[in-house]
Parts: sequence; structure tokens; C-alpha cells
Amino acid sequence: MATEEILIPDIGDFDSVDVIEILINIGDSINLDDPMLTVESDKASMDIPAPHSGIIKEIKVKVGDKVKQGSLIAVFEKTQNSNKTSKKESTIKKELDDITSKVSLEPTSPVAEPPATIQPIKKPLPVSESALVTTDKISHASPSVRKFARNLGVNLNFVIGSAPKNRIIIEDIEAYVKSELNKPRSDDMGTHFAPIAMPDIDFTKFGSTETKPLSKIKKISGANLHRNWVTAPHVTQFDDADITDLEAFRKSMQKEAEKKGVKLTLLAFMMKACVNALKSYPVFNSSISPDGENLIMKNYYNVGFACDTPDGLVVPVVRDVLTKDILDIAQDLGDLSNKARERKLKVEDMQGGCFTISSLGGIGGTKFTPIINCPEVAILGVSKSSIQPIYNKESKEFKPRLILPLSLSYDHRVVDGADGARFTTHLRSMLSDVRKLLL
Ligand code: CAO
Repeated sequence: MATEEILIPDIGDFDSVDVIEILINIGDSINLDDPMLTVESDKASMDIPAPHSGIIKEIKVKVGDKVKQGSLIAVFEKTQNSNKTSKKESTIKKELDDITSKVSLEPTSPVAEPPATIQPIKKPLPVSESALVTTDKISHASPSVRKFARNLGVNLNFVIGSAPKNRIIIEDIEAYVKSELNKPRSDDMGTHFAPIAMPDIDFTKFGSTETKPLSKIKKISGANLHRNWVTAPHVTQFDDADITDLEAFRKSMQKEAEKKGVKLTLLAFMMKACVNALKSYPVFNSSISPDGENLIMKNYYNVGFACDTPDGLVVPVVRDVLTKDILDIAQDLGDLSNKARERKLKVEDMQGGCFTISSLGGIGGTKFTPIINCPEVAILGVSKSSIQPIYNKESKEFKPRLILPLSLSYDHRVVDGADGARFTTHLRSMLSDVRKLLL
């Protein structure tokens, strides 16, 4: 049988490229277009395919060698099918030109952004399509990429390729490994919710950006909100309360309160009404024990309120609301809000809450779905009151009334839907009749 020398084909403008991997052994029987070695320029790595089928007799390069067009790679003995030749270099070059221009213009995968470090090669190496798209029917990856995946124990079937034709490249494997390592771990056989990693997008590709660090409060509250959101199955019950009389009463009392140095706010009345409802429906004043076996019922009534500060959201707690009158509650609210905005809240000011009120009424909006402040089991959202035409059964006419929208989110593991509706109905009745509230 005749032997033949295999040379590095035309590699475009590159003077030389490095051999980074030898994919053949002496005695190997190789087919047309099988990858023989991987070379790397400063822009990309590529596999050099076999120009014929045959048996490898000698290997003339080693890892680390620099090679260029015409360098001798190997000597091989031609076999029967050796007459078939690899694709013509001009065809290969055209295909690669098309592919590399696409790499620079558009991501080919809708889910994975191509990592910013991937650079298209300026002049493509003349390699065959089969070197770009592996013979493996499931995952497309070059032998060197497969080896990299094997070393890390990565199953390529789980990796999304970001190169043309969904070919998997080294960066895809690195991104996959990073996302797997970042997944929340739990010792409960994965029954906890483990979201997939957020794609790492280079936004500067779409326009100018600036990066600002998150405040410490935002980082802590963000982690807590996320945990609460995925842990407690939330249901939000909406209702409206007629606070026309309550507002008239509050305004009539405001001057007297101011004399005592207190701002009599709607929130103070809301706290009183909530504690009345908590007393009537004690399941709302409970927490699930950490082992999930018991409900811990509380005999004290501390109510937290979400407070917006320049650094983010904090939740100070008004203690013993049951035993305090409206002015005492208003006083505590004022003191705690000031402390929050001056960053003077102590840890104990934010501990021991049983239930939380989040009032956005002073800002606006008709309804929202607040996130429960776990391990509490419910939170009341208060939106902006507005004058609405309400039908009066006795006079048989519509009358303008001040209506306050309420949104109660509760943990459905603890609170049934019927109790949710009973709680807001109770609240609505308390807020609509100021005498009931103050008794
Ligand atoms: N409807 C209409 N107007 C309302 C209202 C409501 N539900 N609640 C308050 N207002 C009005 C008040 O009448 C007051 O107006 P005047 O200045 O004309 O008297 C103004 O809004 C401010 O009200 P306030 O001083 O009583 O403050 P507040 O009780 O509404 O709010 C506090 C206090 C600490 C809750 C609030 O400053 C705050 O931080 N709210 C944001 C809470 C938040 O971010 N929640 C989201 C949590 S989830 O991300």
C-alpha cells in the first residue's frame, strides 16, 4: 500500500498556529474528515481534518509545536476509500466565512448569549464542516471540547451550544459548570425550588450602561423577599373599605394630636383594625414551626410596617398594638419612620413582628400583591383611597364615598381561602365604622 504525507492545509493569513492537541495515534484507522489535531491561533481553535481515509503510520508533530501551511503532520497508508477527497478548500473557506460573519453579528442560540470573549477568527482556517460539527448525532462539539467536558465530568447533552449550528465550545461548558455550581443546594433531594441561572448578558452590546452597587439593605431584603416568595404559596385577597367616616374622624382629631406632637395617620387606624382582625382570626397571628409539624400561635400583637428609605425597604415593628390607643400607635409610627430614614433603627426595632402592613396609599396605585414577611403568614397591602359612587340601599341613590383598596396576601399552607375572605371582610367592617374600631 502507498503511503502519503499529510500537510497542514491553507490556514489563511496566519504565519503559524500552535498545536494544542493530537487526536490520532500510530496505527489508528481514520476516515475522511476525521479530526487529526487541534490548532490554535490567538483568536480561535480549530481541528485539522483528515484529507483521506487510511492508517496512521507516523506522527510528525507534538503538542506545543508551531505549524503553518505545508507543515508535515503525519504519514499514513491509504486505504480503499482513499480516493474520496475532502471538500475543496475554496468551499470550506466560503462556509467558514459565512459562519464567522454570523458569529460577529448575531447569537445563534435564543437562550445562551455568546460569551463576550468569543472572537470570530479574522481569516477562517480551512477545515471541513465535519470538524465543526461533530460526528456525534446528539451534541455538536469538537474532540478537544469533548475532552474538556470529559475531564470535568460534564454530560454534553445538557450543554447548550452558542456557536453556529449550536456547536458547543469551551465557553459553553464553563458557563454550564458555573450555572450548576451557583444553583441553590439543599439536602432534601431537590424538593426545594432551584431556579436556573440567569443568563450573563453583556448589555453594553445594546447601548451604554452604568453599574451601581446594590445597597446592603437591598441585598438583604432582596434575598429574604426571594426566599419568602418561593417558600410560601401566596394568595392575594382584594377588598375595598369605605373610610369616609374614618377620614372625617381622623381629620377632626388631627389638631388635637398635633398639640401632643403626634401626626395622626391613616396607618395608625389600619394597625388598630388589623390587630382586631388578628384577634378574631388567630390563625393569622401564627407561624409554621421550622420542622413544618406545628403552628405556633402568638398571644402578643406586634405589627410591622414597610417603610421606604433612600437605601431600600425596612420593616420596623410597633409593639403591643392591642394595648395601645390610636395616639400611642401614631406616636410609635412617627418615631420608627424617622429612625428608619435616619438609619438609626436597631435590630430589635425590626424584630418580633406578627403581621405586616405595606402602605403605598400615599404614593398611588389601585391594588398590588405584597410579599409575605415570613415566618409571618399574612401581609396587608393598602393602596390609594379615592372617591367612588356607592349605591345606598336606604336612599336608593349613589353617593360619593371614600374607598380604600386592600390587598391581603396570605400563606395558603396556613390560611384557607375562606378565612382570607373573612379576614378582609372583618377589616372592611372595622374601617367602615370608626366606633367599632375605637371600642
Ligand atoms: N390613600 C390616599 N392617601 C393616603 C393614603 C391612602 N391609603 N395613605 C396615606 N395617604 C396620604 C396621607 O393622607 C398624607 O397626605 P397629607 O400629607 O396630605 O396629609 C400622605 O399620603 C402621607 O401619608 P402619611 O404621612 O400618613 O404616611 P403613610 O402613613 O401613608 O406612610 C409609611 C408612612 C412609612 C408607610 C410610608 O412613608 C412608606 O414608606 N410607604 C412605602 C411602603 C412601601 O414601600 N411598601 C412597599 C413594600 S413591598 O415592596
